[in-house]
Amino acid sequence: MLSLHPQSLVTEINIPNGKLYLHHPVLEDSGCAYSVLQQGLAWRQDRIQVHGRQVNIPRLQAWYGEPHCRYTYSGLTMQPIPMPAPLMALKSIAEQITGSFFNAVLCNLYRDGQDSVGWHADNEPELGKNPVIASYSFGAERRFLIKPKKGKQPAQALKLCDNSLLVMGGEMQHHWNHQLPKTKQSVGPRINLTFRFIHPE
Ligand SMILES: O=C(O)CCC(=O)C(=O)O
Repeated sequence: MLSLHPQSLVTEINIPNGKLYLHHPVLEDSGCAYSVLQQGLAWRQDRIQVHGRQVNIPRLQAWYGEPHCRYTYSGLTMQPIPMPAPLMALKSIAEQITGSFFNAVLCNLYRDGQDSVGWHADNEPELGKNPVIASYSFGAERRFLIKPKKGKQPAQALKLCDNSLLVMGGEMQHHWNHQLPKTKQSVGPRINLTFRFIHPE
């Protein structure tokens, strides 16, 4: 049974033109969360087109949501699978924390330090104007970088540790990019779940 930690603490990361909050610890009993997700989700190796060539993306992914929640990025369209019980429980905790409603989740499995996601913003049209994105981390701690889209300000780093929830909101996706860079350090696997609301077409 996954439930909200009664003593969960929230830290606001003050950034101009966006909202960013880190909740930790987020689950009361997070001990089994990583293995339940690692074993229970439909992980797949997706391929995208880069400079006219099909390449493996550097992580495994799974996409769950309501039937209308197709998701397209980098030329890849993902068809949703209905959320199993553990994802429904995590969705409801994220809704309790944020006061927002979610109907889909992108799951990322970073197998080691060579897995990553490059600079991007979650600004696809189906996410609407100022999306709230609730992003869980389970497993190895990794660095998460944010950088304003305009100007020469250097990237800011946050550490995303096991059993945490990062909430991005306001105008963040309009003004900031984010990434999870590769690392040469020896790190174990990490699961990231980003809950989103996909607007009907
Ligand atoms: O793994 C993370 O914390 C970031 C994932 C992410 O940026 C995304 O799925 O859009």
